[in-house]
Amino acid sequence: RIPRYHRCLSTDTHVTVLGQQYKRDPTTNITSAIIDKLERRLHLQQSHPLCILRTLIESHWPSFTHLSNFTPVVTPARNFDDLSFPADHPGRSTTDSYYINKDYMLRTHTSAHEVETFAKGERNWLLTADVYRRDEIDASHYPVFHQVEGASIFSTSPNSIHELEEDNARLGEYLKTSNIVIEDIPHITPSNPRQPTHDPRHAELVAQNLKLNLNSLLLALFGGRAGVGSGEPLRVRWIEAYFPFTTPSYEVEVFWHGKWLEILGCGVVLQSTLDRAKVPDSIGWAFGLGLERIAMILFSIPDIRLFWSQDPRFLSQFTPGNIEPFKPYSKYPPCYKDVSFWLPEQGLHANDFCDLVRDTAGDLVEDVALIDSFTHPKTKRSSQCYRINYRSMDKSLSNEEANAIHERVLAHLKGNFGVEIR
Ligand code: FA5
Ligand code: MG
Repeated sequence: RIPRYHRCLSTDTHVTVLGQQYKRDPTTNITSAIIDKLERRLHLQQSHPLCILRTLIESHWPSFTHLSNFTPVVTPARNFDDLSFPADHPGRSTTDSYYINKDYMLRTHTSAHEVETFAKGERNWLLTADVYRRDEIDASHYPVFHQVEGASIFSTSPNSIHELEEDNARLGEYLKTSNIVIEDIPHITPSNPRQPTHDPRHAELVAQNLKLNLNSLLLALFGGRAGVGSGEPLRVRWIEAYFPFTTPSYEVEVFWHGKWLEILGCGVVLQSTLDRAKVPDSIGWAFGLGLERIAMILFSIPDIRLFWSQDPRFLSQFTPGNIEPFKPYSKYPPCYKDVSFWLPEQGLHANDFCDLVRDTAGDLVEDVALIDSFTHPKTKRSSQCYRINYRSMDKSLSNEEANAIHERVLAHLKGNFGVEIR
């Protein structure tokens, strides 16, 4: 078992999360850097780019119920079991998710609220929330980010087939005006099948309705802003995907800064999700999109850490209802520090390493890259070298300051994982 980085929070036996005390246990891996983020609720701060984008997305589906007030503390049953995640799914592991203890965790996606929302009788809804994942560190990944979940369910009666046909025709017309380039794929294929209980025509129309709805959202957000920076039309592509709780499933990627950036996952809701919510005779779609990634493209925000900045030079640039490109204030010089170490016998997961760096250095860390790893031919011991880029977004970091932070990272690394620094 891989040891995890545990930091003392309020007491050794308990951890306080949003004013509530929870008993620690061997699963506990939430850090204070994460706990500090729980009260920020950026998607509800007027004039914050994430709130502006949430409002724009909500205005695209005015007839849907708009929800944004769910606590991030959920049970693993809500986050995983409700959505048919298999018992051995890697997402459940403590290397990937933040656990308060074995009974409570921070939601890793907004899908955690699908069953309870459908169970309340909502049939067309959007739900925005902060989500938490242990992940790599770079300009487009952050351990806290925001998602908008959207879902729409239709009756399985034949009438609904005609309604879907009409709605799809209407959306298709709207999309003809599109100045974005969309690479599509077939709705249903042997590798991305419909569900056995679904009528084939109905499943096809629901999948098509999902794609048309999301393409028209992208047109509403990015149309008029063709090029987003480059002068070229925005390129969007659909790809087949897999989620334990939808089939068929898709992901959407957008071409940005020379690379394909994934912005959302979606699919036709698994029948078992609706069964758990006790919704009879229905078929529908759901999606989950990453607000930060879309906001970075729309507002030309170069680094995901900026969303957490309290610097007026950042916050003062945004106005509700407006999409004006962000004007970066000067970028301070990077400060690279390498760390090489012999791995402990149990190994060391990259997410554990990144989380320790994030908890020690906070937003002063911009990027962490594994640059070398080798196994000694005789002793068979393995060694790794990570390169950490320390860079403040608000000021120039002196070499002494960077060294001091790096020393703390090294000390925590030795103290918590028992690695031997080379
Ligand atoms: C999900 O979270 C699914 N719940 C989406 C879904 C909903 C599928 C409903 C089907 C039906 P995924 O792990 O791919 O999927 O994340 C969705 C989006 O969140 C990504 O496309 C990306 O835009 C964003 N995202 C994921 N990880 C990060 C991260 N570390 N930092 C910022 N954004 C992220
Ligand atoms: Mg994904």
